[in-house]
Amino acid sequence: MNKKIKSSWVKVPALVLATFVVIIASQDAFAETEVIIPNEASDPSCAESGSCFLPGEVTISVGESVTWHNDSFAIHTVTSGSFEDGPDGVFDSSIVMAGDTFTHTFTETGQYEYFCSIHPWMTGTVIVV
Ligand SMILES: [Cu+2]
Repeated sequence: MNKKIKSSWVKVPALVLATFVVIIASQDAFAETEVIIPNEASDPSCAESGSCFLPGEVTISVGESVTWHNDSFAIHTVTSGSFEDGPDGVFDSSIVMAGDTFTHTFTETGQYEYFCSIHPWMTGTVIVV
């Protein structure tokens, strides 16, 4: 009886440890890709220097996510499509407030162009392989 109780107390920490290992391993497997929206995004000259979204082009694997961080003082959107042709409906953050984030998970391969509907010069690309 005493032996049984003792062995179950050993099993609990082992199970907790094993759970943490699985969580850490799965976070590594689905590393989050981050894109920063900097202050200079509100200035059209960011389009010339390619610094409206940092980085302006990211490549990820199917099933992975991209998180956009609005690290600027302005509001922005992350909208798939182009300003000329309009949103294509794949993803749309709507307004992302200063300091907020938007995350989208990509479930199909392809090249996804996106823009900011408030600052049309802000464009970026997500390539899903
Ligand atoms: Cu914007």
